[in-house]
Amino acid sequence: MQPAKELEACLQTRRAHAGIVGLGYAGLPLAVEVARSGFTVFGVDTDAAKVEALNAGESYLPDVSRAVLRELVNSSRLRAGSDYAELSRCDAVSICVPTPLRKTKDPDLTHVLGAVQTLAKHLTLGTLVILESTTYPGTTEEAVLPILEESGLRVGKDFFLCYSPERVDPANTEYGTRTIPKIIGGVTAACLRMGQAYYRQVMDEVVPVSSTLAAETAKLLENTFRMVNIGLVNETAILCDRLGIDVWEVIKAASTKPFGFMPFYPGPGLGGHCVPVDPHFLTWKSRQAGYEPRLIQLASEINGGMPRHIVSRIQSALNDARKPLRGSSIHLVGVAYKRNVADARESPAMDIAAMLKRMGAIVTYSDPFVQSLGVGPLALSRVELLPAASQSDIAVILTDHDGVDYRGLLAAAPLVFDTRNVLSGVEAANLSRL
Ligand code: SAJ
Repeated sequence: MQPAKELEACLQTRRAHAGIVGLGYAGLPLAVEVARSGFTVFGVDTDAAKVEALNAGESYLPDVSRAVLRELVNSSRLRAGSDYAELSRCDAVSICVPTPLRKTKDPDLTHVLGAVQTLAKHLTLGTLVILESTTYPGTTEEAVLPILEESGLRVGKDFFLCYSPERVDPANTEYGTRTIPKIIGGVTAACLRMGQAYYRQVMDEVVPVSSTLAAETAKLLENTFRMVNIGLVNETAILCDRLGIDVWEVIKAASTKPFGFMPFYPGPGLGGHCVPVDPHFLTWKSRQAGYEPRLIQLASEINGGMPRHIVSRIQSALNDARKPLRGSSIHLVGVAYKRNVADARESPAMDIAAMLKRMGAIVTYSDPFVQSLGVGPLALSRVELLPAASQSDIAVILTDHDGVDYRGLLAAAPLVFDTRNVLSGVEAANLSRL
């Protein structure tokens, strides 16, 4: 039987063996959903701790329940290892490895190309390969395809190659891997057919597009849309501050428009490893094609300037209380990059803390999710909220986690600067907001 027909049949009957490369916040939930759909799944990761935990049925992600993982492992539907050679037994392999930016804002494909080069050594006739990592338009066909074809196998005939962006939103309790519509594009029509045959067994909705480029670019548009709109609302916050207008009231009023408007909210800056990063993939590729995407660059500069704006507002609040910033005690309330997550990577709180320390302030923080912040001379140790606030000169709310005693904070701290409007509607002489 032709490889395509055989592969399509074993995908549609879920007899196929599935491989997942990279068991992080995207790969592990995908592995679980594929296994729950009835496939046997082999997950490979270079992190031995992840492999060990998964095989012990221990989940290391809040979004993946221990009970579900344990059941899949105990029923031999899901197994992990670090030997890529085992992928040669897989009929479908999804690649979910990190795609960070270099300091120069150029894409760093080290993990993707490393995974693909190793996979190519074990690629067998009739295998479907799906790249899931967020990356610049063209990666699948310009960077991944040539490496896989070095195996001598031909795409669309001997093996099949697709791009399908991961859309996992950590801590999102409403949408998960199975329920988020899955975009997929194939290098050839046969590739797309195989990709759809596979993911239709796992996801509630599969969204085919005409090419891997369209799939790669759709993902980037999603997060560039967020980054640019966050930049717009941050700039609106700055101009409202200058005009003495309450930007939060303005956004609330604009949100009553039942069409044509979507609220975003100002904040201390842009954190996380998706939204601040993904638009630069688009910029990088666009420049290669001779076009400078100015809006993306400008929004990125506005968002990148928010930490300095926050520091300047802190300095003004202290100044109004006749206190120099140098020597003042500043307590940061919440340092994670967004509400109710423990991730402080790329958090604007890191930039704000560093600036304040460089200006001679004494900086402490409290955050129910983040155990420690920064390293070396910039490291901050976590302290208890209310005692620290009462001993500070100003408390600054940077992340609006649930379950924090903000009213108690307002009663304890001499000054409170709320950058997230978590004390919405509260008026107090010692309270100011972005
Ligand atoms: N932020 C604002 N104002 C806003 C929204 C966000 O300042 O109105 C800040 C956040 O505080 C954070 C940063 O932007 O520092 C990014 O926040 P985010 O809500 O976009 O959260 P992320 O980075 O976890 O983005 C992920 C993305 N998911 C994927 O890429 C698969 C994004 O597409 C989701 O829309 C987003 O989660 C989400 O909605 O939670």
